[in-house]
Amino acid sequence: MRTIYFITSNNGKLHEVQTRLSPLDIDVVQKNIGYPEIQAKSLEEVATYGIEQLRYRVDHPFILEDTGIFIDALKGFPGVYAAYVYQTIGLDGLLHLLDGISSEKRRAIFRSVFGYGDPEGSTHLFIGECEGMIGFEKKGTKGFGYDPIFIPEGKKHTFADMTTEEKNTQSHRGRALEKLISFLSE
Ligand code: ITT
Repeated sequence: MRTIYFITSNNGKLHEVQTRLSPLDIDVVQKNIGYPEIQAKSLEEVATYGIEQLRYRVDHPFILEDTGIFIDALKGFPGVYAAYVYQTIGLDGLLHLLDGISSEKRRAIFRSVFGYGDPEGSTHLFIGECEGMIGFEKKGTKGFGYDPIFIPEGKKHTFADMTTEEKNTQSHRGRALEKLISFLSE
């Protein structure tokens, strides 16, 4: 059994990653120790800066993950500010901003960037995307964050209507995770 630390405060992310990695005999240990998330235009910059800050504090290989959701009708908002928007106006506020916007213009993309770092100085990024749309109302009780309002392309249900395994097969995080798995098995 191999162990990797996951530097996150988000138990929903942790659960998704553990669900995918534990059958591969990889023990994902949560470290909720915080790290500076700089105000940057891209998730990649946020992840890279986080790794550099953590490398000196964590004496074991670790991962972190940054997610953004980019909504067409809002010119990419909330993008990298997804956590702030979730905590402030929340899903109801976001749905309100989209009042009167038709389904074609509710297109959105979730992006996930995993960063891998280790005390020896390696940094690797793994990126995954999931296209879909923002629904007209909250639906479903599973998952976390924006899951009740995000419907992946080709599906009728939100992420919050899916099991963790099902979400992992098509989500931004699930896709980035597959790349991380290939790297870990090299
Ligand atoms: P960390 O400690 O790992 O940074 P966080 O919750 O701050 O956790 P992010 O900044 O990456 O994570 O997430 C931005 C927001 O997007 C935040 O409100 C999350 O709840 C939400 N989010 C992230 N991944 C999601 C997913 O798969 N489905 C729905 N919402 C998600």
